[in-house]
Amino acid sequence: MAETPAEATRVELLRRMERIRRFETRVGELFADNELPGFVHLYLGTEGVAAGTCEPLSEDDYITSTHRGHGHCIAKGLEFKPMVAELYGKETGYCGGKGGSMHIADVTQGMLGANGITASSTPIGGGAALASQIRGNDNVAVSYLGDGATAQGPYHEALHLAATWELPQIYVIENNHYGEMTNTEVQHPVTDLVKQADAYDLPGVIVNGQDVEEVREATVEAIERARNGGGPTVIEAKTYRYEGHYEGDPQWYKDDEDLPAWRTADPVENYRDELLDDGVLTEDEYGEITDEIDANLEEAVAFGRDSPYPDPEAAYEGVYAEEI
Ligand SMILES: Cc1ncc(C[n+]2csc(CCOP(=O)(O)OP(=O)(O)O)c2C)c(N)n1
Ligand SMILES: [Mg+2]
Repeated sequence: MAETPAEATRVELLRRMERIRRFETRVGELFADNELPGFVHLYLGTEGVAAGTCEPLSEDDYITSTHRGHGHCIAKGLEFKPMVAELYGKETGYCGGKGGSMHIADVTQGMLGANGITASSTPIGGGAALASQIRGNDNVAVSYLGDGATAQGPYHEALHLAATWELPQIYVIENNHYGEMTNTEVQHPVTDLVKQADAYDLPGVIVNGQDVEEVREATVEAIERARNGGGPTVIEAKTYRYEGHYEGDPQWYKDDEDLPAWRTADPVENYRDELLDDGVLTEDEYGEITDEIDANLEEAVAFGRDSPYPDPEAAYEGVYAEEI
C-alpha cells in the first residue's frame, strides 16, 4: 500500500493534472476551430503519468518526450504562454514557432524536447543521463515512450547501453492501449511491455497510470536508485488515450466499451474527489486553483493568437551549431 504523500504534494499533483486537462481540452477546441496548424496529439486521460513522474523531479533533472508531449511539458513546469504560441507557430513560442506541437523544448527547465520520431526520446535521454554520470552530478533523465515505441530498435539500443553503463535514466512506458490505430494486444507478443526490461537485467515495475500517487511512488524509488548509482528502471504505466491518435481521427477502430470503463477511472476527477473527501482541499480552494489555471490559459490563447509569425529568415537560425 502506497504511503500517502504530504498534503502540499497531493495538492501539487492535482494542480499539475488539472493544468494538463484544461490545456489539452482547450487545445482540442482551438484545433477544431481551425486555429492551429499541423497535427495535435492530445494527452487527455493520461494526466496521472506525467504529473506523477514529474512532480518528484527537480528543475535540473531532464525529461525527453514524444509526439504526445504537451502533458510532459506542463508537468515539468513549462509555461502556457510560450507553449500555446508554439502551437500557433508564432515567434514567441518556446522554439520560435518553428517546432510546433511535436517539438516543444525548454532546456532551461530540463525539457529536452518532445519528438515526432517515436522511441527517439530514449537515446536522447540516455545522452543526458550519460552527461550527468560524466559530470558526477545528481541529475536523472526520464524518457517517455508509448507502447508502440517499445517495438522499435532505438529503444532497445538505448536500454542496452543504459543498462550496461548503469546510467541514471528512467524509462516511462505510457501504455495507452493504442499505437496509432492498432490495439496494443495486436501489436506485441506480450501485453506487459515491461517484461522487455528482463532482457537487460533491469528492474521493471507496472503501475496504474490512473493513480497519480502510485505513479509517483514508483518514480521516487526509481529516482533514488538512479541517483545512488543503481542504474535505470523501466516503469510501465497502464493508462488510456481518451482521444484519437490525432485530433480529427474518426476512431472507428476503438472498442465502444473501453472508453466508458476507463472514464470511470479518470485520474483527475477521482483524485480531486479524493482530496475533497480527505479534507485536503475545500471546494473553494479547488475553485481557486482551477480559476487561476483557466485565467492563465485564456491569457496564453490571446498571447498566441496576437503574436507575430517568425521572420522567414529565422528558418536559417539554429540549423548549425553556433560558437558560444
Ligand atoms: C520512427 C517513426 N515511425 C513511425 C512514426 C509514425 N507514428 C507516429 S505516432 C506512432 C504510434 C505511436 O504509438 P505509441 O508509441 O503507442 O504512442 P501513442 O501515440 O499511443 O502515445 C507512429 C507509428 C513515427 N513518427 N516515427
Ligand atoms: Mg500508445
